[in-house]
Amino acid sequence: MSINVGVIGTGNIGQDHIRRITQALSGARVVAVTDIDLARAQSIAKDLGGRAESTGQNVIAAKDVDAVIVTSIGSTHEEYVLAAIAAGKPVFCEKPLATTAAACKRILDAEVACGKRLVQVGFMRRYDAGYRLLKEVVTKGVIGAPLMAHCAHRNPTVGDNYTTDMAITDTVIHEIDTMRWLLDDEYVFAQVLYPKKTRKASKHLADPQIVLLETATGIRVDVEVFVNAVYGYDIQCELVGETGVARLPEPSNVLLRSEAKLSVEILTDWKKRFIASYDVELQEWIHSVASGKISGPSSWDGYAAAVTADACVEAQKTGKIVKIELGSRPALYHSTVI
Ligand code: NAD
Ligand code: ISE
Repeated sequence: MSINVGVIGTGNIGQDHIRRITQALSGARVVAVTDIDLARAQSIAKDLGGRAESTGQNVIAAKDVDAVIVTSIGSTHEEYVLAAIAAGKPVFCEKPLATTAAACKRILDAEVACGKRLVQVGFMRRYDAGYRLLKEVVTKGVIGAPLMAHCAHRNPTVGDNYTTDMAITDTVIHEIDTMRWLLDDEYVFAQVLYPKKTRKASKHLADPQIVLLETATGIRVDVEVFVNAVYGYDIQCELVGETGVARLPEPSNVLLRSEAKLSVEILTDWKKRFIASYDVELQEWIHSVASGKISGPSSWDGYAAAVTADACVEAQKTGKIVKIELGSRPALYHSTVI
């Protein structure tokens, strides 16, 4: 059985997901797309042999659309995810689930009221082979109980519209989710420190930043987020446990001996760094839609990340250590597999 997918938002990652569904994955096809920039959606629909709908609501309501992918900008996610839940259709929503914890809570409540998991959030690092190896090391107790985690999220550069809070809501949100999943623990405190600012950052952007998180069991997670790092797209993660240290593997690449240098190329594009993870993530989502059992990162995970992100943004603004409180996890989310 092939799943008919509708895609809302045909920008950067929307186009990338459409390409992978049509060219790399099996079990689904894209039948309808939309974008606020309708001309862009129409040109993509033409290439696909699908159709462009004039609004996201039309995509969700369309009879031939079985499941929805939301890849529009973050501030529009809530409206589309809520509409998909109301229509009873599975929805894969790119991160962030919504831009505030309150909006994520509304999604959570709607899904709980519907009594069935329909939402998956695009936290693709949970599908990355390297992070999965790290998770195995932790779960098997190879390095003993984890005590600390040191992470870095470096982008070569960002656009002028990138603001200081986006370092949290757009970028560190990945580490917030991944470390919570990896350590199987919830955060209780957040703090943000500002090192010396790079001259490469725009006037309105504080860059780099250091985000400090503490979990309920006392594990300390530090994340360096540096979005004008120039030299490449570089994701680092090191876990320090009671009996050993485990590090995220580097992406595999040729070790080059040339021109009197021994070197390995560093990637510059996030799409290439996690290309395999996006493939696995969406392929598993397609299978889960077909089987009627959504099991990937849930609305609860999106909500937990948003509560933590809100605390980090408050910490950015106040310079204080901010408490993080999630409340209780509804029974619907007790069995998330991934
Ligand atoms: P983008 O700006 O390239 O694309 C967003 C698209 O949404 C644009 O084409 C825009 O016209 C469209 N849009 C805006 N408002 C809309 C509306 N109301 N209805 C329909 N379409 C609308 O951005 P992007 O980089 O593709 O990011 C899109 C989303 O994906 C963001 O939430 C972002 O955080 C997320 N993202 C996730 C990853 C990841 O690694 N998982 C990577 C990149 C982006
Ligand atoms: C982007 O939106 C992503 O989600 C990428 O994975 C991340 O690395 C980048 O910093 C974000 O801007």
